[in-house]
Amino acid sequence: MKCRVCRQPAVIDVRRQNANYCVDHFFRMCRDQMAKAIEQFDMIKPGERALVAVSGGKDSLAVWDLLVDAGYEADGLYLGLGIGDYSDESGQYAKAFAAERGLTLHEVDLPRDYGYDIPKGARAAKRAPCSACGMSKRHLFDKAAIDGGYDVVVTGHNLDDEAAVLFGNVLHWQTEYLGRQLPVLPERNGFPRKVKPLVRLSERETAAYCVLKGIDYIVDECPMAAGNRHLGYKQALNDIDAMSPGSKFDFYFGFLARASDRFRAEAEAEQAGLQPCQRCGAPTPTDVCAFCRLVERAGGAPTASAAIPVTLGARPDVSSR
Ligand code: Q46
Ligand code: ZN
Ligand code: ZN
Repeated sequence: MKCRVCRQPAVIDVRRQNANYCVDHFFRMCRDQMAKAIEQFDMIKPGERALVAVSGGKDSLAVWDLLVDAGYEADGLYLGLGIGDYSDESGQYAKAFAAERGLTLHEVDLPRDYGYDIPKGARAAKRAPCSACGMSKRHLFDKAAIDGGYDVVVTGHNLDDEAAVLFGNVLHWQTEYLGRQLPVLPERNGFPRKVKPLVRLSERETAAYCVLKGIDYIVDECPMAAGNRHLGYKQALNDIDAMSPGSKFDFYFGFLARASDRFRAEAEAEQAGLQPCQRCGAPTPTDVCAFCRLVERAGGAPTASAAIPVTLGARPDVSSR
């Protein structure tokens, strides 16, 4: 197996490209694919400040590493979800990554700053844990970005994630979600812009990137994910891709190019009726937003520490690098 670029021994094959790469050219391919996504979807402009949602997993650490490498001003935000040992361990990976590189990592801890954790919040709100978690994450990342003056929130979602969400939404024809399933959600109505620069890379590639780069990440899945439909959709798409390499990529990028516009009107209509939450000011279709209602039902409340996220480490001046 030889590298497509230099003909030296290859360490990884990328079947949808019908190519093999050595370590250096694999890194270059990853950088190029991220740069292409950023450019194609106008994700981050030069000079903008990015806030990366860092979980301690491979995708978020890979995107943070790639962005800093490419010269972007990117700080991290780690959200402690209070999911037992998993949260403790994932936080350690995120902090170690930032400390080793002298990067700024903000931290919001649900139990400490809001008085609830995901298992408790989900029970109290009678929501599935991942639904309570996703909603809390979106709210707190948006808030941190706006409070911190960041231009854009970056997440590490990869091709497998996006294709699996699309697959689920198509299976059940959830048209209101299809209109919002884009690698960029523009800034509007009090929401910051949200971008997914790794959509052109698969999960296997982000894992390989971290391993080859020596980035330590939490390998265990969140215990709440066990048996969820999302993992089943990923597996189904991987089985299809194994038979017909490139199917996953074509499914997702074909949707973006040829179908997503058709669902846009429904998603935009939903956005139109938003007003500020009476408690926290976040945009919401109801008087009090879903996050504030969840905190209340779970018996929590924002503490003084919620107003000022803890910041670990300091960013070096990257302009000279
Ligand atoms: S962290 Fe949260 Fe995920 Fe765990 S509870 Fe579900 S959504 S699985 S990315
Ligand atoms: Zn090579
Ligand atoms: Zn609110």
